[in-house]
Parts: sequence; C-alpha cells; structure tokens
Amino acid sequence: MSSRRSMRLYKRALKKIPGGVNSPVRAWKAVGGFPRFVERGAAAHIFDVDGRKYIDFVGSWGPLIFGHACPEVVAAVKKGIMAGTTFGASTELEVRLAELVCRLMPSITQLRLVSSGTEAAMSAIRLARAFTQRQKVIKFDGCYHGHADGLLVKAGSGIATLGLPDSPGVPPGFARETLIARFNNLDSVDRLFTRHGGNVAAVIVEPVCGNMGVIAPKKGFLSGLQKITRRYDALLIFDEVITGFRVGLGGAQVVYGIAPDLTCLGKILGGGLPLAAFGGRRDIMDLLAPNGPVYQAGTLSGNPLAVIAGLTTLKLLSRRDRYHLLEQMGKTLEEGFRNVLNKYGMKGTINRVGSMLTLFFGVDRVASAAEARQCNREQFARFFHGMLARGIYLPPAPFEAMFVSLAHKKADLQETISAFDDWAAEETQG
Ligand code: KE4
Repeated sequence: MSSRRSMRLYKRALKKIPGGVNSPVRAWKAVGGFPRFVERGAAAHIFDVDGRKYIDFVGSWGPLIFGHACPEVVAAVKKGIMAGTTFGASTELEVRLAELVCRLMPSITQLRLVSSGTEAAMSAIRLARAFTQRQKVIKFDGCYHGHADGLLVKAGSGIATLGLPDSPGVPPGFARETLIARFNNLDSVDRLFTRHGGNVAAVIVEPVCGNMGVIAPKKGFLSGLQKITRRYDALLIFDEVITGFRVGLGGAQVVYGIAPDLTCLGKILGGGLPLAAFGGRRDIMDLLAPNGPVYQAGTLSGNPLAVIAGLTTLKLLSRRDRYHLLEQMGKTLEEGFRNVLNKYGMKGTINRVGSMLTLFFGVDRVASAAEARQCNREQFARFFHGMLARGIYLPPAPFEAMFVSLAHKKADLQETISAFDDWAAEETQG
C-alpha cells in the first residue's frame, strides 16, 4: 500500500512548519524516510492517512497506558466539554486530582499542575534553586527533562565539569550552571559534589531512564543519590514524566522505595491531554507564588478537560492491579524478542522495566548513555522500517522506549514477535 497521502501532507507541512513537525523526534531523522500522518487511533492501533493499520508501541511517547480513545476517558471528556473548556479559575477537578496524586505518591504533599513536562522540570529546578539559594544543578548524560535552556546541556571536557550548551541559543552562562554526571555511576556524582558541593541546588534524574533507551537504575544507585544529596543539603528531584503511573501506580519512587524531595509528572497524568505537574515537600512548595516569592504560572495550567482525562485514567489504574498485567505483557514481548535474536544469532540486548522496553542492536549490555550509544543505529533503522512494513509502529529513534498499553492483546504481541522474526530472517539471511 502506498503512503502517497502522508508524503503529500508532509510536503505541505514542510512549507509551513519547521521540519514539517511540531516536535523533532516525529520527523524520523534517526531512521530515515518520512513520517506517516496519523488519521486516528483506536485501542492498541493507529491508522495512517493512507489507510494503513499499525499496532502502536509509541502510545504518543508514553501517555496512553489505556491505548487510544479509551472509552471511559472519551466519555468523561465528552461530558466535561459541555461545561466549557477552560476558565482560568479554580475548579473542584484540580483539587481532586491533587488529592489523588498525593495519595498515590506520599512524597508529594503538595503539587502544582502545568501543561508540559518541560514546564514541570523547569519550575522544579527554579524552586530548588530558590529553596537552597544555590545555582548549580546536576543532571545525567542521556537523561532528558524537556527543553528549558538550563537542561539543554552536554558534558564539558573531562576537566571542565561545567556544562556546555547542547543547542544554539542556550547562553553559556546558563549551561555553566548545569553539571553532567553519568547514570548508574555514583562516583561521577561524588566527584561533582566534591568540587561544587556547596553550590549544588539539586540533582535531577529519570529514576528509570527512558530517553537513552530504557535503562534501569543499578541496585543502590537511587539510594546513593538520596544519601549524597542529603549529605550536601541539596535536593533530589525525580523526573517521573515517563515513569509516573507507568512502572507502578506510585511511580518509580514507590517501586524503588525512595522519597525524592520534588517530583515531576506528565504524560499518563493527563490521560492523553496536555497536563503535567511538579510537587513534593511542603516546606519547598510553600515558596511558590502566591504563598512565597518563587514565580510560576500558566494560562491553561490545570485545564479542566486535561484534568478530567487524567483523573479518569488514574482512577481506572487504581481500580485493580493492572501492573501485574502490564508486567506480563512486557515480559512476553521481551522474551519473544530475545528468542528471535537468539534464533538468528543477532547481537543485541533488551532493557525493560514493566511495560517500557528498548531493543538495542549490536551490544550485549546497556547500563549507561555511553553504552547505549555503542548500539547499531543503522540496524535499528532497518528494524524500524521492517516492522513498519509489517504493520508495527515503533518509536522512530533508537534511544526511546516502546510502551505496551492495557489495550494491547496477546495476539498483538504475538503478531509483533512474528513480524520481528520475519524481518530478522530477511536481515540475516538476505
Ligand atoms: P514535554 O515537555 O515533552 O511534555 O515533557 C518533557 C519530558 C520531561 N521529562 C521526561 C523524562 C521526558 O521523557 C520528557 C519528554 N519525552 C519525549 C520523548 N522521550 C517526548 C517526545 C517529544 O519530545 O516529542
């Protein structure tokens, strides 16, 4: 089946939208080809404008834990929209959502709703700097926390531990306030604190990485971060925009038993509509305007429709243990993929936490960004297109996560594994 309509739409899009997309990863630069335009989604499937049906493992990059057009979410939003879309005033809905999140994640005693994960991370860092009256922030190579200036930073040379802009437009002065450590490497954090300890406001980390492909924290890594931040009176910020409500109802912080000082949330929180949040210790959150001097605001913050979608999603997740099912499905996919790799003698490894997983080609182990970057990206691109041709829609980039949803059925997983087997045969036997 041709992709003529997608190609035509892409050409039009290129004229009026930079790169033809509203977010760079959607342009498929890492895998080549041109993006398929989506017409609609239904449960575990998406349909492109040329009528092709795909089993979807992007799930809009994480929000859709119940798949596309979840009936309960659709019904709740349909009902809600009849009362209006936004008021720029408080509603009972946002109070109920805040109460529910605080119940599910006890480290959060208060939270502020925003519209994107970028806003959540940016605001949490501003708050941490105000609370500690310090400037430096430590992040990890390969972790992504949205595109606020201070977070688009890459590691300086070995000596210059200060960050360097990772994008034009980020002033060197902003980048210098961000220090880069290595995930799963407490010594790299220790060295930065030894050198800058008294001036480090916070460490921000994805407790389970989703943005260098999936990488789980080594035993003791997260508790080690908590110990060292406490030792230096710095704050620990968990960016749970992906892992929140994904790896467990209470997020990674409950799964790994670590109570961060601040948490960023997004994606699943909004049930597919634009909603994110940051929250944590009361003594820190009290600094936020209008109580305190730290300014943060947003026209659509706590948007009623997004809150309705989020509340409905979290209540569905709370009803009964869905995470056992997500774990089973993730395991089925991981084992199926591993069997195919072994069957065809293909070198690769699969990292998985619950229903988020990444297949890295050409490497035996990935526990850091540096190891992830050793993977065979060209083979991943062939894998991506091979699976697309077989009706499987994967993240169009090697350093992202595949997401299994509660809308996926066993048959979808079997079809996906068979598609991989078929492609692997072609890839290895020509
Ligand atoms: P947004 O501003 O895109 O809502 O959230 C930024 C963000 C913050 N923290 C983490 C851990 C994230 O993964 C993200 C955004 N994730 C990417 C994909 N990994 C979103 C996809 C995109 O950029 O289009």
